[in-house]
Amino acid sequence: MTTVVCPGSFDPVTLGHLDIIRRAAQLFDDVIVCVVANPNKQGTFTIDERKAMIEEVCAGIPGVRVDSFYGLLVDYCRDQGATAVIKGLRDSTDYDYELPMAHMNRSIAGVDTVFLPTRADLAFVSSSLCREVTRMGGDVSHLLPDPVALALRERLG
Ligand code: COD
Repeated sequence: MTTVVCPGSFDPVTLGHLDIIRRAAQLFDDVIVCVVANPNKQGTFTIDERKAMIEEVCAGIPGVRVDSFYGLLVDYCRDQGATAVIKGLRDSTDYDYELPMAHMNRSIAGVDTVFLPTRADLAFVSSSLCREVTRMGGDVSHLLPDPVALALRERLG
């Protein structure tokens, strides 16, 4: 069994994230979607709310479980017996941000990173832009799973 971790803030989970999670589940037996807590950032949704939304939208995907964690990602990977981290790559900005983390995680703990290129039509989607557009009265419901779109409108719209 190969266990991998899909980490992120997921504030909230978008269709871009969901596409990466689905594709990871086709490649690996055991995929842990891990909401990584950042104690310096309040967030729009609590960690438990983010987890619950991911659990709801991933319920039908075999081999996917959801968890949360605060600390070094490689410590979490070791505790879970995970051999790799899965990241979605949207563009060269993601690449520049992600590559040093991938090298660091491999250097300090031997944990590798697998990059999956984003689905082309979702390459512009980010949680932060979805929050901003919703806060200002715009509609991003076609970029989010239905329950997430509803929750975001209720929280910020
Ligand atoms: N399509 C495809 N992929 C996407 C999309 C999209 N539309 N949007 C985002 N993604 C990808 C991102 O590129 C990322 O790989 C992942 O989905 C999660 O995205 P976010 O924005 O929810 O989460 P981030 O980027 O804020 O998460 C960063 C982490 C929390 C994973 C990172 O900071 C971390 O590992 N922190 C733990 C502390 C640690 O170990 N630090 C040392 C690192 S060397």
